[in-house]
Amino acid sequence: MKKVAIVTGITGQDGSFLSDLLLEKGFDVYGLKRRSSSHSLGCSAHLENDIEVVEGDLLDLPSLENLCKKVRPHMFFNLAAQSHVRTSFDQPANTLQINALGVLHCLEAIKQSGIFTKFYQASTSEMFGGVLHSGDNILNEDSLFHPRSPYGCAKLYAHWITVNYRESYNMFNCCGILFNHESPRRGPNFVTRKISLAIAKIKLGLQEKLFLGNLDAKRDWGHAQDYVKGMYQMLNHNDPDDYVLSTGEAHSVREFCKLAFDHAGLGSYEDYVQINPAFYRPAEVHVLLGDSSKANKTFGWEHTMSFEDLVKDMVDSDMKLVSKGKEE
Ligand code: F7E
Repeated sequence: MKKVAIVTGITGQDGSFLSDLLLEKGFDVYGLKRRSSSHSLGCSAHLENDIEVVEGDLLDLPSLENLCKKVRPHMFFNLAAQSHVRTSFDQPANTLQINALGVLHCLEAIKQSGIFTKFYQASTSEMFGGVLHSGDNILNEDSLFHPRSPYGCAKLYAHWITVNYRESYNMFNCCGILFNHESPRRGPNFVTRKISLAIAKIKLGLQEKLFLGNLDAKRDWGHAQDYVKGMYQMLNHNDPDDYVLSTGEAHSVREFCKLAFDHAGLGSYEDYVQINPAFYRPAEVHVLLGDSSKANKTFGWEHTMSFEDLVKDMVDSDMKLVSKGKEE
């Protein structure tokens, strides 16, 4: 019998890489997409003929329940979110609805439809936020949470309600606490892609300056393709549990710039990058660094792409896109 998966957030970076993987594994993939005037599948445009696109919304419980009853998924990956941390300060209520209430709806849809499915919730290192209380600098599943944004607060509710439904109703629920994961498919308003796209445009004479916020923030950046494998491995393990996925290395935005401008042969990033305080956040997460040894010991997960190769991959890919005139 063919295996079936529902993936919410199908138009995003993670939804597209995960769908690539699930198709490779022989799944029928149902991708949930919000109704909009655009028919574009975003990052999953290349999968148009391979996946079933379903119009639906995390805020509409009946449609989620009907979908569960109709397709009876073996796996349900909830990747949909208002995923931009800065935006969550401007739209805290919208962020709360999608990132918290939307997750409760997924869980209720599964519960009320009476099916058995393995559920994956996209938790995030933003839930750790400031590590002020714990004194930890390397974060694992036992570290204290201290979110520093409406995004992190909403994700924390989503995390605990997923754990709660596992404990209360014996559901097969896993939370992946993923640290930042990037790729050439990353949305252009996240800092890594903003930098790689700007470099390509500067190189081709289409842009002069790059305006950024806090250059000293440090993140544990991995490649998204490695991380979607971890999501799949979590659901394939015997017991449901929560896992950190990270590289164990933190680099600053400044280091990302340095390496990326260097790789493009543009010389010093300081000649192009200017600070615009509009990109600062009301509360910043200064450093995030993760320890994924639990995922490694339990099912052998490890990241395969180094920080340096990730930066080069993103710059090279944007150079090609921009020179073909195909950038977002
Ligand atoms: O910011 C700093 C900014 O927006 C990274 C999401 O996937 O990962 C992501 O959240 C850092 C921050 O990602 C600019 O202040 C400086 O310290 O690329 P970002 P994020 O906020 O870490 C987590 C794990 C998620 O779960 C989220 O969904 O870069 N920064 N200058 C800037 N950031 C942006 N966006 N733009 C700037 O101009």
